[in-house]
Amino acid sequence: MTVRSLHPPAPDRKAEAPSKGPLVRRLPRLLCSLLLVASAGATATGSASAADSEDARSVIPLDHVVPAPVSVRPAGDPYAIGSRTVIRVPDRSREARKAAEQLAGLLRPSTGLALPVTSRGGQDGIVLRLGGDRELGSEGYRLDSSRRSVTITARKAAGLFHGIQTLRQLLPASVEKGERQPGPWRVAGGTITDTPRFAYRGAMLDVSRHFFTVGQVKRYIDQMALYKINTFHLHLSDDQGWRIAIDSWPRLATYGGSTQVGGGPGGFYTKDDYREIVRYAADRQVEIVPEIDMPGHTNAALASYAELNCNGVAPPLYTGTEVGFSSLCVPKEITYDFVDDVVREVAAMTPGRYLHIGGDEAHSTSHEDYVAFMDRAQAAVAKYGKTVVGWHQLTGAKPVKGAVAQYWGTTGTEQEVVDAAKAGTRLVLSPANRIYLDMKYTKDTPLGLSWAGYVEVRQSYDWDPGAYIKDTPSSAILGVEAPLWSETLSTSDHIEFMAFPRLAGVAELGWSQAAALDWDSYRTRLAAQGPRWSALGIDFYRSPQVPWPAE
Ligand code: TNX
Repeated sequence: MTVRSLHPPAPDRKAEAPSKGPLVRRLPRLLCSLLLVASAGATATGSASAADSEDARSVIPLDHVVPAPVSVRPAGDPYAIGSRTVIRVPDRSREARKAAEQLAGLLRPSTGLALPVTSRGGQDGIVLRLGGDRELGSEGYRLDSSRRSVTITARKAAGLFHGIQTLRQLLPASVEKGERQPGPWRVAGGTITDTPRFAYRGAMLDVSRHFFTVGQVKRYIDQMALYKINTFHLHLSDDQGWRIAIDSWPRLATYGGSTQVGGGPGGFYTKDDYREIVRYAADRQVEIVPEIDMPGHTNAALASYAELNCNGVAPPLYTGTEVGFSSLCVPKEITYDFVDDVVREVAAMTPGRYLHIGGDEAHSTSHEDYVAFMDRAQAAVAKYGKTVVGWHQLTGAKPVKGAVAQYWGTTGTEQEVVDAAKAGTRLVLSPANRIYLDMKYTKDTPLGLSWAGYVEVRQSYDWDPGAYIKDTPSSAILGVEAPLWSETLSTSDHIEFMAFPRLAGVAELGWSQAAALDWDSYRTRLAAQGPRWSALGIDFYRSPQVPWPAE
């Protein structure tokens, strides 16, 4: 499929005009722009040219970022990144230096500036500082911008990284390009103080239905990290393919990974590949959650080892898209040898806290067997020191203490889920009719599925994760995650067309305060991301609900 064919017919231009929201909603932005113009005027010296004030006006307002920050105070002059700018980091922090090098690596190609990273003292330039208020927590940051410097302060490297992502969005979209651009590179003056609402802000990629290479996975990690997503869930096994090398059961990958939906060659990650993904993600403050889906969705494993089947006969590999037909053999003891080995090996190469054991759509497993199986699978995860995550069907079994259930329903009313949350099971929300990124945007979307309905950008954004599950306080919600199932997707262009713009909205739902979630404000800020995505080579869906600027 060519990239161009991803686009439905061009929308009616008139339909794209931004709706005139109530003035009250638009006031903060209006005020902010006025302040910027006023401050530019107030500081203009006699020699300032009209072009200077034009530039000052064109600076991106501090509140024009996604996800919306907690607090924004525009003030004073912009900072101009120029030939004398250095990037300063604290003396002894390797992590801060790494963040500084990442920032330099981003800015140098497009600005053409040297931007040396230094730990010599000094207060000018771009300054990364470790410290600041306790309230910043482990991921928060403060960004102070003035004529002399842009300072990002955070208590941890994750906060510095997130602050740098905000700084990126305050610079013109062309900063994302790989070759030298004209600039100017100005950052509006003022202060942003920012912390996340939820600890878990995730994206998931199904690498089983179609295999994606390490390079494709890294590209997606880069894209999510730009929006402060901090968790990447890899759906590593399903009926159509087993994608991770397991030394004690080698045929899982070599045979079980040898095809995919439609019958392509498939593929799998060696242990080194997987460690490389983990490391790449960690450098971007993203934690990997590996999923081995059990006891259903296991045809690839059952095809690889006859002894895992109750009848001792291996089924053929599967390249279709039906679900619910496969099950591990619950009464056989060898099943638990398999589970123990797989969980042990996957846990050993995963530094993150979580291990996802699936548990969805086990339609070929009796309820009694399902409960018995999930008991033992959860015990294996605990044995190897990880926290269990399961799809929310786990709440119909016996979730262990500390377990996390991933909700993928469409109503938020399932009693088992509500009861489990009350009993202490934490929830990650992935409602399919909101943030399943594989759902078509409209009936004309050439990729994706529609079993949970069409999910346009507003439908995806316009809900509050804290108030979504019936009778459940927001304290039970660990966060949100956007799954991307790949029955119909096989290239990076496909991933990006389905993820963007919706993934940015999921990031905002996870990061920004409930009071900041506002469609009219969001769609304007989202529109500004379009040129950034173009600069990054991301082929996104130009939803007619969003007032994209001409590029
Ligand atoms: C449901 S969500 C599934 C997946 C499919 C997806 C397609 C879940 C836990 N199971 O097996 O790929 O729908 O949208």
